[in-house]
Amino acid sequence: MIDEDLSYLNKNSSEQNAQSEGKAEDSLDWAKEAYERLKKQQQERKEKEVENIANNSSANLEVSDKVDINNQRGTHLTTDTQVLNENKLEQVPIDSSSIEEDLGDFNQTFTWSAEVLAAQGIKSKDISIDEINWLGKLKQGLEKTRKEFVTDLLDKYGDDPLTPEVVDDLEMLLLRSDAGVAATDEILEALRTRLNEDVLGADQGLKFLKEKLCEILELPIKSSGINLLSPKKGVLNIWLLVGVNGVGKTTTLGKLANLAVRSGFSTLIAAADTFRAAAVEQLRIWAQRSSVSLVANESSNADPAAIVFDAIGAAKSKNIDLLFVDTAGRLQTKNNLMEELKKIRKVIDQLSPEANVESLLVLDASQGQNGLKQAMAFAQAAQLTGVAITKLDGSSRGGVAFAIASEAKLPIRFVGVGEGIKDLRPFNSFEFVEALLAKK
Ligand SMILES: Nc1nc2c(ncn2[C@@H]2O[C@H](COP(=O)(O)OP(=O)(O)O)[C@@H](O)[C@H]2O)c(=O)[nH]1
Ligand SMILES: [Mg+2]
Repeated sequence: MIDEDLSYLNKNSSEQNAQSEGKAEDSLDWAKEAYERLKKQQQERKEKEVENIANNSSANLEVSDKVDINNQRGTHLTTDTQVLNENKLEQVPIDSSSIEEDLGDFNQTFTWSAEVLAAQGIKSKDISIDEINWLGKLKQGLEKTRKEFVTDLLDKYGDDPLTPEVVDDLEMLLLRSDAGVAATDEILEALRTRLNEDVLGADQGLKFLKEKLCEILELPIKSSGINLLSPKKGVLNIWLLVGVNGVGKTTTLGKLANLAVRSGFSTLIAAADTFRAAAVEQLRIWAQRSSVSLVANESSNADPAAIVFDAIGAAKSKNIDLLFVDTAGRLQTKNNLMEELKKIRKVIDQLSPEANVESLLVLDASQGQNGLKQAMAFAQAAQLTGVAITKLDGSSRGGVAFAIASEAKLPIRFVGVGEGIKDLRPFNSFEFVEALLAKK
């Protein structure tokens, strides 16, 4: 089922970046109107759910025993009976109750989220509960970074014009949030140059700072020529998730697969992390949550490249739009693991040279500057095209986003702020900076 409201990956990127300033009263009206509409929408959804349950109560939902298909390589394709006509199948009913989210209260977080959406030129009728909830989560997720970085800064800013002393303090704050030397220098230089030209009032100073921060995050996105990453139509898209152990590759893949399915893309997952025994089972649970088929091989130390080989074959025969590949958490110092990644790339290039390949480095925000070192180490072997930042929640190092953009020069494509299936969204620099510098 394609839910129009949820088609993030299909969304026109220009919508996301259009910015316009609204008056405070307008935005409060806007927020109230949006809240009423969403509340009504939620009520209707719930009534429909009750109706569906009543209608289905007599239907017997039978789940067949899980059986795998063995092909000549020993790679298994587990799948849904309704989608494919294979003889050994796994039927996966989706538990949508764990996916649908409720609208929270009409409070400061709601109005702040509504303001951020309105400032991007998004119409009240076009927003969804998911979008509102996401902004609340993003703001909450950046709270630790904000406490160490922004609260101090905003206190110092006060209501007075920006002074050179405040700019000096900003340097320390940026470095402390792991923004890195290059981004920090760039921001300070811009602020100092601007201050030499003009006196900046508190609001103007903050606005200038926000614009500068956005600019740093946007640069690699603009250079890539792709504003909002989404699968290309008409070709096989292959998205590799790479990164060291425990950063959140498998979780991110699970959330992305859900996003892809809700956006209407036919999706397949390749379980190419054969290094850890439990990796396939963890991935299977994520696949089941979105009813996505999985290509896997349970035997220990199966060849990841062979799994990718079979997954591409399956993707081609089933007309898949988007194939996700989970990979092992290889340490950048371990050469053989980098070799494994190169081999996977080679298989893709040979078998599907026309494929549109994205290689996303998953970075744990709480690792701060270490993450940046990982990015540099992975960049070559994995031919990285972008970054997904995870675990922004609970980390005070959200500033690392600026280091990734300015030093690794990689576009940030997704951010994760929790372990839930909806705790990940495409990266939007305007929203990120607004959440980071939120006053309330
Ligand atoms: N709080 C939080 N935890 C996360 C996030 N992403 C992943 N995790 C958790 O991090 C741990 C490692 O994730 P996993 O996907 O297995 O990492 P992998 O080894 O890179 O595949 C798991 O407990 C996840 O639930 C996130 O955005 N926020
Ligand atoms: Mg994993």
